[in-house]
Amino acid sequence: MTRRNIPHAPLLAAAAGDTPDRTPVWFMRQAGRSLPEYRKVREGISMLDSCFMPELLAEITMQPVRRHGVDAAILFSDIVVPLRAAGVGVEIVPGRGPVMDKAITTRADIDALPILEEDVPEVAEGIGIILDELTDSQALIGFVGAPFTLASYLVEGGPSKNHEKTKAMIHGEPETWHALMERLTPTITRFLRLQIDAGIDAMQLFDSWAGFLTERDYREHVLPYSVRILEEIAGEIPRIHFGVGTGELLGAMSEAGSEVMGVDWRVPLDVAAERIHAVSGPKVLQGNLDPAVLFAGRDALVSEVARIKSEAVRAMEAGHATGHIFNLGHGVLPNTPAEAITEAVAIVHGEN
Ligand code: 1CP
Repeated sequence: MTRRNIPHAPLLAAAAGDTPDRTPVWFMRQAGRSLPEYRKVREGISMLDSCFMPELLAEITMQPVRRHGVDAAILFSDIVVPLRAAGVGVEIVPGRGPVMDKAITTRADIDALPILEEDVPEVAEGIGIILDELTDSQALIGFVGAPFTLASYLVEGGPSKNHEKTKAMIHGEPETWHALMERLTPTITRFLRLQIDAGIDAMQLFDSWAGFLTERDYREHVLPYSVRILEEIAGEIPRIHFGVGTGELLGAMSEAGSEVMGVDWRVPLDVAAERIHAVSGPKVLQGNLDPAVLFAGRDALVSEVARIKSEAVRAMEAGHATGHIFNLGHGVLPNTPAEAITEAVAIVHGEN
């Protein structure tokens, strides 16, 4: 396919360091449980099955775009979809998250871990349907999980509070850990490649749980693999890199090479920009409204959005950042009132 040429789409203009017509905004986890129309179409269909149904995944991807007027769609998928596509036994348990049939504990488990070598036509077809429906001012963001965050689900066997098994492998059996990262990286790259070939306009690398690591461990055990994934697609589409609780890692994470750095809500954007700039020079910022503020009512929303926008302006005026894409500091919380999301988008756009 030939990629859409839509440089004036606000999100792509901002990601390129140009001045968009308005501050672009999208929300991580904008599709999903906050929307009644999502709960309706997903009825009786498992989360992971829905990610392999082209019409359905396209419909779910478009729901928040239609309802909220955000500047980007994010592909409805999950970080474990490439594992499922490769043949790994994984389910998403409602209310919990991805759970593996069998946790990875030994070198033999790693050697037996399937690698994604095939296309995933259902996902490519879904992307085609989405692109037909989006306007030229709306970007489609694809995504993959970073090797560390994906590995943490494999090693822990499911969601984890403290990531102790993962850290035990990193420190107790570093060679085994590196073998796992080596084994996972091609599957992630492959899944990203097929999304690009299908026409996504930008991508986000989710290293959601990297913030559990020290900078030293991050640099030695995680960063080289994220570098490899982002390098693979350098110059093709804008790359966004994000993790939760990564205030202390922003400098190190910026070395992975993305154009845009996602910032969680704990660090003001101007402070984040200083940390990024000191290591990698100015980049575009994405973030960083606390998702809980969507429960706090209109006045709080107006003042928090204004604060975040002014912190971004301060970062740009200081020469520490080249643009701002508005987002939450992490995903939409499950019980968020859908109306608050629509309201937040209007406030960011200055339409309130
Ligand atoms: O049945 C359901 O509705 C299950 C809830 C759900 C949804 C809607 C899960 C289970 N995944 C998803 C979709 C999803 N996953 C998206 C959708 C696109 C959008 O943003 O609208 C995205 C981007 C993801 C990526 C993802 N999955 C991440 C990275 C983003 C993040 O929030 O940090 C992670 C860590 C996962 C794992 C996962 N999948 C699902 C859950 C509940 C979790 C987290 C579990 C945990 O806390 O460890």
